[in-house]
Amino acid sequence: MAVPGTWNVQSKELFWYEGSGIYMRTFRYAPREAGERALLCFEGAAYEASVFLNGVFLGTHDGGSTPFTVDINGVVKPDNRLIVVVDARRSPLRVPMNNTDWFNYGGLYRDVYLARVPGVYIKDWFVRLVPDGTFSKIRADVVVVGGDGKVVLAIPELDVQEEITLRDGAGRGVFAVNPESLSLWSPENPKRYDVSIRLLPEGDGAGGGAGGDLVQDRGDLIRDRIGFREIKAQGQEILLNGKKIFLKGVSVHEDHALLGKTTTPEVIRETIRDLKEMNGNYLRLAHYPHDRRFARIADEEGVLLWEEIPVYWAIAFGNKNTYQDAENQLAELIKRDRNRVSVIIWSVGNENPDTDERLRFMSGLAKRARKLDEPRLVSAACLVNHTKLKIEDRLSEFTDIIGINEYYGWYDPDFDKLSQLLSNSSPDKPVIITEFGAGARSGQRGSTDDLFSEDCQKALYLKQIATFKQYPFIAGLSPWILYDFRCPRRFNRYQEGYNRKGLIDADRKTKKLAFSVMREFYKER
Ligand code: GCB
Repeated sequence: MAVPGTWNVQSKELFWYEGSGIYMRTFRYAPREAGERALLCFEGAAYEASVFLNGVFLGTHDGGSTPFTVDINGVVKPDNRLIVVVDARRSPLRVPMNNTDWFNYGGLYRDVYLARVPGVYIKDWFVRLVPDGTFSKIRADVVVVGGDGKVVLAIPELDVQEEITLRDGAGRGVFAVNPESLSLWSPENPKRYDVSIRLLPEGDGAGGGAGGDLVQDRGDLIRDRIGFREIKAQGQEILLNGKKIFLKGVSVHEDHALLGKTTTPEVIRETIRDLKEMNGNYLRLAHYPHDRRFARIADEEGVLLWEEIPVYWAIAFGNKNTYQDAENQLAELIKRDRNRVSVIIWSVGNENPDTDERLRFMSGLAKRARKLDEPRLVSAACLVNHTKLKIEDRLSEFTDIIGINEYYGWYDPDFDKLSQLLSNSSPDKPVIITEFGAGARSGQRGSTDDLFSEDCQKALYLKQIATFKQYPFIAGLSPWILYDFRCPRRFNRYQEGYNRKGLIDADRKTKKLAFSVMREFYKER
C-alpha cells in the first residue's frame, strides 16, 4: 500500500473493507548528534492505530483525523521493523459512530514521518493577538520538552525580540506592538509575519551569542508564518478586525474520486480556487479535521475556516470513553491549528438532538475549546426545533455563534416553513446557515419539480437565498456542499454511491446550475 493512501481506493477488493490493516516496513536510523530524540509522527490514521517497533508495543491512538506522535527513544536501533495496525471498523462508541453520511475510508491515509529533535525541544507554541480591540498586544505560549531555560520569540518585521522564561517546561509572554504598523490579516490582506522561537540553553541570556551558532532549524528553533487578526461575535454580528463581515461560504468534505480521503496541496488549492470563483471567502471543513495543510494554505490565500470534530448524529453521549475520545480529538485539532489565522470557528459537532446527555457532552467540549484557545469562536451545526418551528437549542448558551442546518424544500417539501422558522426566531447571537441544499445529478435537466435535476436544485437555491436576504441576523452561509462525495447510504438511480448535493460534480470540474446562483449572490454581497 502506498502511504499516505487509503486502502479503499488502492485495491478493488478493499473498496468496502472496514477491518484491520497491518502495515510493516523496515528503516535504518543513526542519530546525527548526541542526545538526539527520535519521534514517529502520524498525521492521520483511520480509525485506531497501534504502533509496534522492533516487537515492542508503543501505544494506541483513537480518532481518524488528528495527528499523534510516538516517542521511540530506547526502542529505536540502527535496523528497525515498524508495524502499525490500523483498524477502520465502525462502532457505536466511536467518534464518529457507525452511522454517518460519508464514506468510511481506512488506513494510513496521511503522512507518516520520523522527526529528529534535540534532547530539549519546543513542542508547542501559540502566538496570537490579544482580543481586546486595541490590536496592540501579542500573547505567546510555549511548551518545551526535556528541560527549562528561556526562549526568544522574534517577529523582525514588527520589531519584536522578546525573552520568555520557562518554568516546568512552559512559558508565556505578552508583548506590545505598534497598532499603526501591524498589518491585520483578512481575506483581502492575507498578511503573515515570520515568527521564530529559539530555545536558549539553560543559563543563557537573550540575544547572547552562545546559543546562536549551535542552533539549527529542528526543534530548538521554530519558524512559522503567523497572521494576526481579531474575530468576535457581537450581538447578531460577526466582526473581523472590528468590522462586520458576512461569511460567504460553502461546506466541503475531504473526499476525492481517485485519492479518497487523502489530499494534496494541489487539491486544496483547487478547492480554494473554486470557492473564489464563487466569490466566497469562507469554508466549512465538514465533518472532521481536514489535512493540516488546508489551514496553512487558507492562511496564505485569505480564506476563513470553520473546523469541526466528528461528533455527528447519535454519538454515545452517555459513554465516558466516547467523551474522552471526542475531547482528545478536539484538543489534538486545536493544538494542531490554533496558530492558523484562517481558522475562526471551532465546531464541536453536527446535528445532534437536544437531550440532557448531549448537552452535557457538547457543552463540555465547548468549554474545553475555550480553555485551549480563548480568542476563537465556538459553534456547532444544530438542528432547529421542528415542533415550535424556531431556532432553539440549549447548546447555544455555550457557543458564540448558532449554526443551523435546514433542508426546507428538500427533505421537508414545505418550503414556507423556512420563513416561519426565521420569523419566529430572535436569536441573541449571529446565525450561520451551516447547511441547506438539494441533490442534483450533474447534467440531469428537467422542470423545477423534478427531483435530482439541476433545475430543481437551482430553483431551491434561488428560493433559499431570497428568504435569507430578509433576515439580518444571518451572518453567513455554508450550503451543502461544494463537490459531490462518496456515500454508501446513497444508492438511488441518480446517486449511485454519491451524495449529489454538490454544486460541482465529483469530477471536481463540472459546475451545476446552482453554482452560479451562489456566485451571483456572493458577488452582490
Ligand atoms: C445533513 C448532514 C450532512 C448530510 C446532509 C445530507 O444534515 O449534516 O452530513 O450529508 O445532511 O445530504 O443529507
